[in-house]
Amino acid sequence: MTQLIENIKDWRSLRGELAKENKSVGFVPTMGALHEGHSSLVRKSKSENDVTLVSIFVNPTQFEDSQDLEKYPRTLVEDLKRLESDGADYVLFPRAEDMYADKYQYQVVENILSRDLCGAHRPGHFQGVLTVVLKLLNIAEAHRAYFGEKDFQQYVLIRGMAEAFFLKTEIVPCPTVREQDGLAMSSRNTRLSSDDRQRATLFPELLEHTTNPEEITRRLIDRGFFVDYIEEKWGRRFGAVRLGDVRLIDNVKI
Ligand code: PAJ
Repeated sequence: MTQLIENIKDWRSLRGELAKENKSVGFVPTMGALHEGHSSLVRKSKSENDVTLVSIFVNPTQFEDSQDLEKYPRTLVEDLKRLESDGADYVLFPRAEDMYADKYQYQVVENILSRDLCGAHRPGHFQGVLTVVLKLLNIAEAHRAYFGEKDFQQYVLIRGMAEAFFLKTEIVPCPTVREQDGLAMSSRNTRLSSDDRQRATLFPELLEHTTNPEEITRRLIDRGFFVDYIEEKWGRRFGAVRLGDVRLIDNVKI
């Protein structure tokens, strides 16, 4: 049975009990609207730890656009069913008032990587991500925390933060899970029109098989994509595009 926890204090006292029993804890932070990508993180955590905690918190500080925050899919009932069948032990739903009792007065700022790639197009985004992840990691007190390579820049920034601040939790990367047609699974995919959903498969296809970023950009624009960037870095090819008002990101090894 997955146990629901709405109060941070309740988790902290439970965490104390688990420590007494010498249980290892794995942690999967999410914003809900869960899919197979999230489930793969939960399963990895389960295979490596005695107990798995998942958090669901749609973090307001990482949305630079209030419309995007409002439209973010919320599918609580389905999420709980999925977590139950994945075998998650605890789900934490912290309240925004508790997470941001300081009214976001304290923030984690990274000055170099967070301005690149997605950061160049989403000012303040990674500040919000790093701040909430630091809070969540301190609350969870997990041995390991699991992050998807789909959001590779996010993973690199979190790994760097954990090192910089001597956090005790090990940051574990997990491979990107894709739909059968190659599109990286994302909570935002459900917001694509059926036309755009079909067209979206071109994005991973070109990232994987076309070696020249300018060529990829040109071909995407030809097919009606708005391209934020296609760039190579860290031995990977990264891309961010928009179809209508839905933003998609992806990256592949090169
Ligand atoms: P969210 O988008 O819900 O993603 C939660 C975790 O699932 C992240 O580590 C993300 O990289 C991973 N994930 C999402 N889609 C995936 C896929 N197709 N394959 C593998 N992993 C995937 O990322 C966030 O939430 C937030 O920024 C968060 C870290 C929770 C901070 O608010």
